[in-house]
Amino acid sequence: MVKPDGVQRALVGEVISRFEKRGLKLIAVKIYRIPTDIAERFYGEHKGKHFYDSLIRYITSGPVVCMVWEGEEAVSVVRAMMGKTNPAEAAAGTIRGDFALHPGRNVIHGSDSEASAKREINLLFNDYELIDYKRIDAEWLVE
Ligand code: D4T
Repeated sequence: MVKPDGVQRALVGEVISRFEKRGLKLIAVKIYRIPTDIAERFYGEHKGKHFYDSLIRYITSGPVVCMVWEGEEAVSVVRAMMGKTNPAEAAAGTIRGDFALHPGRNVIHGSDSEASAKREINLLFNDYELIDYKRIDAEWLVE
């Protein structure tokens, strides 16, 4: 998910382009203004933490771009391409390492496991929004 700062800073195309070129397949995408109740469910595991209220305010402060990417080891590949949660510690060449400075404005969210990916996709998408197709370069991406 490109977070509100990423949308406002016109980084949506850059993020999509990086994942596309890596070989991941985009199977769902939409711009979405997350309602507060969905944001609270989305970040439920952080309830009670010192950054929770500002996190909810941030993620609901403007539209986000939600995406579902499919591919070999997609969760760990995307997490590595995002960089560390605190952008000040994120390696150069990662999205956060190249485009962010502060954990409260870190441009992108990515699911941290297959289980959380399923939960988050269910919160943000309807089944009919996930599209099954084959990329024309599929044979050139996977042996
Ligand atoms: P998200 O969930 O946004 O992809 O971030 P991460 O998976 O990389 O990190 P997280 O769940 O630990 O944190 C969720 C979210 O909270 C913000 N945050 C986090 C913050 O503002 N201050 C903090 O101290 C921490 C730990 C950033 C990401």
